[in-house]
Amino acid sequence: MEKEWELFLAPYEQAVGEMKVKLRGIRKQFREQNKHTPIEFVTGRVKPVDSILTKAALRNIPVERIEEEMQDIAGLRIMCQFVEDIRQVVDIIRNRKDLQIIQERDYITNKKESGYRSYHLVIEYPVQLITGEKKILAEIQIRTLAMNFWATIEHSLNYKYQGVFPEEMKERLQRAAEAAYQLDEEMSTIREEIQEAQHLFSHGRGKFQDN
Ligand code: 0O2
Repeated sequence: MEKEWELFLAPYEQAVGEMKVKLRGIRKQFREQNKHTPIEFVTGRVKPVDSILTKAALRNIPVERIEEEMQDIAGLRIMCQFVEDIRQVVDIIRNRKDLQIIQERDYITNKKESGYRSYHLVIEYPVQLITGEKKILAEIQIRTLAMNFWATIEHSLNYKYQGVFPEEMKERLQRAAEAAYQLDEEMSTIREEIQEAQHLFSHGRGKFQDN
C-alpha cells in the first residue's frame, strides 16, 4: 500500500519541484533587472497521505476519484509584499504557456468566514514521465506576507482545536484577520516609498534568500 501511494504521488512531487524552480525563476528575473519583484518567496508541498485520506473522507470522495477531484495534492504558495503584487503574479501565471489555469478562487475580495484571505488558482501542469506526459492538478495560493502570517497561525490553531474553535478564539482570529487586512492597506499606501527604499538598500547589501 505504501509503495502504491509513493508511485501515485511521484508525479506530484515532480510537478511541485519543477513549479518551485519556475516560480523562483520569475523572482530571479525581476531581481536581475533591478525591478521590484512581486514574488517575495515560494514554498511548495505534496499533501501527506493521511491528509489526503482525511479530506477525501470529509468530502465523500471515493479513493478511485481522488486524482480527478482533489485539486490540491500538489500545492504551491507564493508570498508577496503588497496586495497589488498578487494581481501582477496572477497575470504572469495567466500568460505562461507551460500550464493552464482551470479555476480561480478570489478569497481576497470574498474572504472566508474564518477571516482567511488568499487568491487561489487551480492549474493543470504537464509533467514528462518515462511513460509519457501526465497532466497534474495543482493549487497555487497567492497571498501577502500579512495574509500568510494569519493563515499560518490559524492553521496551527486548527490542529489544536480540530477545526472547532471556541467562540472567543473565533472572534479573536477574525479581529486578527482584520488587523492583517489593515496592515496590507497601510503598506499599500506607502508602497512607492517602501519600494524606493528597498531599491537603494538592495544596491548596498547582500540579501537573505529562500533558495
Ligand atoms: P492544507 O493543510 O493547507 O492542505 P473548501 O475547503 O471546500 O472551502 P477547497 O475546494 O478545498 O475549498 O479549496 P480552497 O478553499 O480553494 O482551498 C483549500 C485550502 O486553502 C486549504 O487546504 C488551506 O490551505 C487554505 N484555506 C482555506 N480556508 C482556510 C482557512 O480558513 N484557514 C487557513 N489557514 N487556510 C485555509 P486544506 O486541505 O484545508 O489544508
